[in-house]
Amino acid sequence: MNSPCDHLRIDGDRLMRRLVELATIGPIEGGGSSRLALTDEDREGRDLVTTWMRDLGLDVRIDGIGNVVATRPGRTDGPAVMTGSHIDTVRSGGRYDGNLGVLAGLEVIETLIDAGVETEHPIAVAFFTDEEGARFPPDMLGSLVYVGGLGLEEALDIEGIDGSIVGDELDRIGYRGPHPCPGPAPHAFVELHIEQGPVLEAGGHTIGAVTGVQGISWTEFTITGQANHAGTTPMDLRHDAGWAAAAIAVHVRDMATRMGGRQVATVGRLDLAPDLVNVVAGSAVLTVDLRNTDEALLTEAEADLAAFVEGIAEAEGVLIEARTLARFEPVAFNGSVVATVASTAESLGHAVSEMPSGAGHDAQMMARICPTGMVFVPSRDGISHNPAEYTDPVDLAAGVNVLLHTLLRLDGDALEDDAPEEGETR
Ligand code: HGY
Ligand code: MN
Ligand code: MN
Repeated sequence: MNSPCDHLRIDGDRLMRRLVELATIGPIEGGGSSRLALTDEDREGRDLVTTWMRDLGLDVRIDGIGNVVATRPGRTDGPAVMTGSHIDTVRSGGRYDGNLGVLAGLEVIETLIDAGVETEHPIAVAFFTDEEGARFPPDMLGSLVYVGGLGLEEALDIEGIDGSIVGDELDRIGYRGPHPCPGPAPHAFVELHIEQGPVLEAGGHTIGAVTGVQGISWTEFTITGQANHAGTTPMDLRHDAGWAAAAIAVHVRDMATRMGGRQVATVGRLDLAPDLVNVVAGSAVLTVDLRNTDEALLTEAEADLAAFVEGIAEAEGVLIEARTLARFEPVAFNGSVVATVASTAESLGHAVSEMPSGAGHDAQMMARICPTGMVFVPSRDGISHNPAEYTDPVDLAAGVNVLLHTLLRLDGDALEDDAPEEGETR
């Protein structure tokens, strides 16, 4: 790499100490965390991380949707070289999803401070609000507002799965900040994240140079049938919302299997009412998560699902209402940033593989406003959104060192912003 900073390496033990400490907030069995967005646990995590940011002397800014950006000055003012991710989790969260990317940014900045290295651009680390979208859909809500993809007022009005409202919860936890949304476009953005899948481990690669993020389609179906007696109601007289919901769940699984390729489909939420053993379900609510790297195929899957739902509603005599919770097209990351991640990983001696991301990330939103890329590290057995989520500390440190040197290289680069293609990832 031939720079005076080539020798710089992060402090892996310090990184692990922070990961372990953050994981103790909202602890769940198996060593993971449950910090749904804007809950008390999320507030506690925010308080801890912003304390670490302030302890490093960073300029900490909180915007109207609760995104937090902490900046260390560079030789020049203007757009920062930025990294970051999220610290909200799903209910069954592991300790690395999102948290790694935020604490990696802190570790990179502390390494630069310790070494007395001044960067050309300011360098910033952020955590974005409600990346998971599990309590308040859509996912990547905070970064979507940061890049101007959703108006702040509209975002503040979003109702959660528990009936709470984003703006109220932001006020309640004290994180509705004064800084404006959309936020300033960085010089470049790179996010470090665990892969959350089996690809790197299976291929024996330590680093993923992420080429983009696949398309995401979330739909909530509300089914209204007729509650009735489980024993006395003949099968041909039923309007069974539970059966209709189950039929949709089976259909999307069969559809994804039939389509093959990268098509995936998930029914993650399924609630029946009155939820009793001897009552035909009068109503049901379920969610369908469809994803594909190819926009045309994702659209085809959505159309197939809509047609099936219409048929089931007709056949069972139930009303089925659909509500879109999230819809993002596939995103391709900036070619020169992807190449910088890959070449930096190789120059540090790591086996690297270029690959798309199966999971959504804040980087897919930042790609709308600046040259963006991601660094992946392997997930053991490909497990994530599960307390068993694990990445070897050696791989964690490797990822943070790749992030450090990628950010330093981008700091010196005059980057071309090849605006991401709408549609397929690379
Ligand atoms: O849903 C996702 O892919 C991410 O975990 N928000
Ligand atoms: Mn994540
Ligand atoms: Mn996640």
